[in-house]
Amino acid sequence: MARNVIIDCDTGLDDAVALLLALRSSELNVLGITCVNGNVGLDKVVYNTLRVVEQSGKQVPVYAGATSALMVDADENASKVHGSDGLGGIPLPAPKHSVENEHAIDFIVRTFMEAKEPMDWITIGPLTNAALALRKEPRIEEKIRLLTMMAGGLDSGNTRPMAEFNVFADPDAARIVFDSAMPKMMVPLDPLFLGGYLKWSDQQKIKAASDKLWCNLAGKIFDVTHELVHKMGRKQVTEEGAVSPPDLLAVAAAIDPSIMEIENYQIHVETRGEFTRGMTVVDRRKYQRGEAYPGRKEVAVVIDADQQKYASLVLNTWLA
Ligand SMILES: [Ca+2]
Repeated sequence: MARNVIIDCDTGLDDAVALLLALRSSELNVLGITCVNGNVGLDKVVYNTLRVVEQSGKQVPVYAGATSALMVDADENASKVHGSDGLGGIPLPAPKHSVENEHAIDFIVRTFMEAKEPMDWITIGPLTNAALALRKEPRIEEKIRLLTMMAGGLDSGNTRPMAEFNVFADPDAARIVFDSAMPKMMVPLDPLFLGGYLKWSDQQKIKAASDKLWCNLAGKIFDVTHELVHKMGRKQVTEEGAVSPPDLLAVAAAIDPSIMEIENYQIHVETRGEFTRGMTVVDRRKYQRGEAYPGRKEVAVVIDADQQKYASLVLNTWLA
């Protein structure tokens, strides 16, 4: 039986492929997609999400959420990585459907509170909507089987040396979510530099199936990702020609955590550091882990992915 899930996103390039994976997966039943300010402004995120959903061959309602961070907006978005429109300028038809009238926070609270069984929640953008939903109705925590987040880094960040974009963009919101007691799985940047990537040959198999709308779009996203990475002069960390969309790995982890290597840690979010604002502080002490914060729930952290199994999951889902 497919698991019911809500996905919260800030649709840039990697959100787009992540949404296509979730929507095509027989393991997940996506009840709605909520949009948050992040990679680009909320209006663009909503527009991108509507257009991407229509390329999935599925119809799922899309909701607009927070227009800014809770306290202080980060002084930059991620348009360097995703292009000024958030989707690398890839031409896509205008959406036939429009955004729902209900606010994303109301949709999230209503859906979780009405759920008969605990549900899944996936966030692949800044955690503003998630934090607002928790503040509006704290009882949703009891309705969540597992929250899977693309967030943070163990060894390093991306937007800043120690801060990953989703946490950097709204550290106060991230802190509210990380401080909550619901079961959580964090997909940080680290596995993207290990097995969490798709080989050039994997991408070619997807591009060869371009008669499927979602494979066609995913292929274009991989192409434009290569162009943008090249333009930024970024170093290839994994093998030549590989792509490692962070949000795609997060959705794959939500679908099948058994193909991931997972370790459990207490995690705190730095909201005011001089150089570390937005850092996920992971307690990896060898001899006294957790001692200072007894009772604080540990977060399941994906530290690596089995590359072959990850690629098979994506290929099997999209080519089915
Ligand atoms: Ca994202």
